[in-house]
Amino acid sequence: MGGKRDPANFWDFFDPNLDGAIGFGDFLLLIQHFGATDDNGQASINRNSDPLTTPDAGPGTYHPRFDRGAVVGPNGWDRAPPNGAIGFTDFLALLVQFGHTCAGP
Ligand SMILES: [Ca+2]
Ligand SMILES: [Ca+2]
Repeated sequence: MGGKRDPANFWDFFDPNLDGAIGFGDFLLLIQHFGATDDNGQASINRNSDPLTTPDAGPGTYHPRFDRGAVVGPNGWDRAPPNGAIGFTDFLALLVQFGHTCAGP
């Protein structure tokens, strides 16, 4: 839903629990991982790990599924790929997407 989304770009839709909608469960997951980094790309799970197939190591650990980069363009939800740190800007990225869904009409 939302004609400006790019369904081929995983990073265009911030859905940490992969259920196809952005809601409270995603916030809970993000908060559990808040503050984690990928040690400048040196951690075994880092910004280049596959966000879909890499298992989440649990609260306090880094995972690219919970991370986004800077805002790209005029829309707050339009984000660059992961920047290696899960922090406040990622929380904001989730906030502007809250309630969005990728379910069909
Ligand atoms: Ca979700
Ligand atoms: Ca980030």
